[in-house]
Amino acid sequence: MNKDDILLAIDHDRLFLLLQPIVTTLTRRTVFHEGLLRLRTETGDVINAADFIIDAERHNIVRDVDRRALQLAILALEKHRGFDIAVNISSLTTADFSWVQTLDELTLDRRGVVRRLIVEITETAAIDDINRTLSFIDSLRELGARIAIDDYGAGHTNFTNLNLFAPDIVKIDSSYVQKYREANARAFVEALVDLSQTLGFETVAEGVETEACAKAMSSLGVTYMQGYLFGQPALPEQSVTSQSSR
Ligand code: G
Ligand code: MN
Repeated sequence: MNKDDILLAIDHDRLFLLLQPIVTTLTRRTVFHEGLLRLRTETGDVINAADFIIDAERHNIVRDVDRRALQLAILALEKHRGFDIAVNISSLTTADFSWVQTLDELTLDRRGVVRRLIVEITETAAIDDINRTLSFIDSLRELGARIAIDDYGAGHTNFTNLNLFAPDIVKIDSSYVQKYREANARAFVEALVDLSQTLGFETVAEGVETEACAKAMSSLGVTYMQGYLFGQPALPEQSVTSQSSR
């Protein structure tokens, strides 16, 4: 996608968030949602974040995209008071303190909103420059936001770094979750859950698609689950309705 198409989409309000529920393992009640960014093209096609973030990074405008995603998340948090939202940021944004400043500015008179915001940082981005990530995390915490390490296990998994980041939540990469039948993958999840419990982090199993997988995650002691079994990414209005009709 070219630079102007992305910038125009931001200006013309064609970026939007879909929300996917994250449920507790014990009761399967929705506790928060992950906001997944989409771009609607001029001709009405919908493009996933994964398919235009790469271009945004290449054109050096990922800041603009991530700032817009943050605005959208805050708008959704204000409109739908019943739930918390996790927002994703690109690896480049973990070096962008103006993103934190934007959060600060957008929520000056309503700090309660920030306490309902979770910022998802991928493990790969987080270990790129550890000290930088640590100060980024610190400044988010100061404002009251929570931190999740995303796709844990997909990158250069390192328990020492995890301990340093001390996130509120660790999201276990779907590649491990979906291989729950294999002893090796189960052992990884088990070790991670064990460590997380000791260190006081909550865990999310990503990509749970079947009841058998959900049961396995439950018996391994994972705190929360996310995946098609519990809900597809959907417009906020639909997420709210499906939640209240439960
Ligand atoms: O990197 P991150 O974990 O933020 O990516 C989330 C992506 O995973 C989204 O694009 C979302 O649509 C997708 N996703 C969510 N639930 C499932 C699932 O149960 N199975 C699969 N294959 N993908 C999922
Ligand atoms: Mn994520």
